[in-house]
Amino acid sequence: MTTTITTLHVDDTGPLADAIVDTLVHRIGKDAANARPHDWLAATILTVRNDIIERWMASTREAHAAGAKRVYYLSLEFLIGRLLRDALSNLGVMAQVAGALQSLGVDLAELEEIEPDAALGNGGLGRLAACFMESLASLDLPAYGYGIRYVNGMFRQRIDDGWQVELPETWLSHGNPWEFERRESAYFVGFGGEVIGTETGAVHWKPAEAIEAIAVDTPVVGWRGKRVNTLRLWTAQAIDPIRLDRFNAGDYTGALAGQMAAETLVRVLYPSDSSPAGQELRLRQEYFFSSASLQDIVRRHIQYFHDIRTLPDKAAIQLNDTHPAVSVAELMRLLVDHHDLGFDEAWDITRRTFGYTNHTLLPEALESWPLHLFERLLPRHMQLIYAINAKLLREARAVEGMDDRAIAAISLIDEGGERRVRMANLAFAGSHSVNGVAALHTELMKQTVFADLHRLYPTRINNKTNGITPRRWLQQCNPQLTSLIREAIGTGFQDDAEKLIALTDYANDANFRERFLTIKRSNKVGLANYLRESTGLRVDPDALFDVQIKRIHEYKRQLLNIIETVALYDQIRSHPERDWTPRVKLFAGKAASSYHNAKLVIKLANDVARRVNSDPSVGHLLKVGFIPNYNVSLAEKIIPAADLSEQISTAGMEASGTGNMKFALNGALTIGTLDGANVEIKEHVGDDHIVIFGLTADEVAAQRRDGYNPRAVIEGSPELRQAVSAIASGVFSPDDPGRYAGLMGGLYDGDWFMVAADFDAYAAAQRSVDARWQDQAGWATSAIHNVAKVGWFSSDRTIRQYAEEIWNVM
Ligand code: DL6
Repeated sequence: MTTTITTLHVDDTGPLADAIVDTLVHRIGKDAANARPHDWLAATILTVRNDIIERWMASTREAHAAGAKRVYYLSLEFLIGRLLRDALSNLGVMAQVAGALQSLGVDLAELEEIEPDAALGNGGLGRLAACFMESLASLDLPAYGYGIRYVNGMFRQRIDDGWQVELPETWLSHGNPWEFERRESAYFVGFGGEVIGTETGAVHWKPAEAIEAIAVDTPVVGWRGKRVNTLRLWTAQAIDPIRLDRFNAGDYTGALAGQMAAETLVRVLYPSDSSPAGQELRLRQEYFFSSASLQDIVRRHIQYFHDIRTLPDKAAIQLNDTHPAVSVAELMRLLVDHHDLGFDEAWDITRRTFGYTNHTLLPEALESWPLHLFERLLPRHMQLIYAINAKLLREARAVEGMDDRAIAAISLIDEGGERRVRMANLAFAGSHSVNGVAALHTELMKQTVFADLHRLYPTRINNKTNGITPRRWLQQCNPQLTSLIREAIGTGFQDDAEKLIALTDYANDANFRERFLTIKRSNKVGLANYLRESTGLRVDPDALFDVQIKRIHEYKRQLLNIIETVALYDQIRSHPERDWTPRVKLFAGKAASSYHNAKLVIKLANDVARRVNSDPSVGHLLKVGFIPNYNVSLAEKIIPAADLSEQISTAGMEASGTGNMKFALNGALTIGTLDGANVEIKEHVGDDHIVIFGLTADEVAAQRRDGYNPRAVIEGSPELRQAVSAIASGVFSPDDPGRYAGLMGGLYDGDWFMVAADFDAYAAAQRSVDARWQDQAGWATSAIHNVAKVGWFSSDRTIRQYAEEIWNVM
């Protein structure tokens, strides 16, 4: 039975309820009396999916009929989170489905809560890819996302005695009703072996091993169900899943070794900052998904357009960071070796097809591969990279004033020390567009890591400031605020987030402010309940909720926040007579398993929390919480409840940040440095509605260049000195007094992230926040200004810019 739910009315949910029961019985094999919550969830998804499939097929048919150019977004990470609420909300059938389930005695909200969080990404980069996929569909652009279907996504974080423990995330344990395996879309991906010359002068790569990549598709529903695009994730299978000869000879392990190797490839998402131990596997993952995706794209192009030379007119391939950068060499291989194009023509097609987005300037995050590893795994690609490099360096030599240093910096091969293949240079050279993700970041790209490549190709670098989808990050996560906004300014903002600007008129409206604050409080009560249930921590919803949630990394400076918390704790105890603003300091985030200092920061946050929360002398004035297992679904709970958004990275180090945008859209004020997209958020919301402090990127660079003396800074700041000494001497770690001696010693000895340099400015900014909070009406005005003025940070705007300025599809 197929019921098109969009044609049903809310008060006419009988047929939909019947359809869900029908699915339950015939697809899941359970009757209503015996169904468990996961059965109802699967039955609901499968029923809703019918509607989605029809739209999906229509979208695909339309694109074919129109001969449309397609966008291909290649990303090793897609942090998509839960999909049910997203799909129902974008289809506009939330109420119908809730009503139908209610008539069956099932609560939709409870089903939403048990849907696993698809965490196929580490953080901002992967979540951006998910927002982009949703915006591409919402803007009615034919697009495919390509990535890997990891069996274990981002690890599940448990906090044991304050320490992070990593557990495998088993998001597929109940199956995944959203996905469709496409056995017919399978490709061989080779590794190793040798390159053989033929009599005709052509070359032939004979890989030593091959793995089969099989497509698994997930539909991505755009806003108002306008278009449904495809997220195509690759899974791996051995060409001989079982070697019967070995099995029959009693070698059971050997018989299954090929399948094991294939499964290993797609088993885990690599945590960023991981050790070199897994390097080979990582490079294999990158090539596996790049090769399968490129073969698929080229196959589709030939099927519909017949002529490989028109590829750049019909396909725009965006490389999400350097993880898919080997695609540049792979497309060259396909064009030269399989489609018989000459090298120069192939290079021209390649460059016109690819765009590359850079997401970090951190040297340790710029990928490069040991040459011997690359050559052993991908010998044909290595040859092509040498040939590309020769061409690139010839062009560079022709530019006046390019000296040997500049040539060495442009080269695809890093010759300093162990020779390595530079993936960022390959992506840059092989693309017609190279973009940064916020204005400041893009400028720094030109001045620092890509300075010489920028001189060679001065028009190639451009900026595309990141964005977030307002569907998930306002409408779905904050339904009460969404209703209030709708009541005030109508529904236009739901189709165009920049229309939120009309809310500015309500920022000084006492009645609106009152209702705004009531909704914020209600969201805070929800979060307080969650905190109590999940961690046992009790917090007062009338206190200021001050939140820092993101990956734990030294440059993001959770440590600055924790040290300031310790200083505040000290101040409250020393001056109990002052009119302190009650605060709840909340932290959440995961540390890469091999990142020692980041894990220590988590332990410190938990140690400080334990001490502060049990001290009756501060009572309700200060509470500290570390919320375990940060993920997309948790962010959806926390962000609508935040008053203050901590965006305090060392200036020049956070490429953009996207959490900053989500908080502002939900009416939190930002306390932040002039870093990443904070700079543009400040320009949009206005200086009066954001709290900026600290060194600028130029000042950070100058201090590092001219000699920065953190010891003198710490000695000169009584509050900082006291807090650092307390932590270093074991006040918060009586069970192991030396636990933080090294972490604090690092501040005295180098302080690369400028925690000490920014401390006094940060503490002063926090006290100015306290003062603002005392004026609740003024606070609400600023919060409303934030909501009104950050519509520009919608990923629809970002995608429109990519579409017009890079992909040429609008
Ligand atoms: O562009 C998305 C996101 C930015 O918002 C963050 O500022 C940036 O740190 C992050 N970059 C990465 C880079 N990882 N690698 N490689 O995750 O991208």
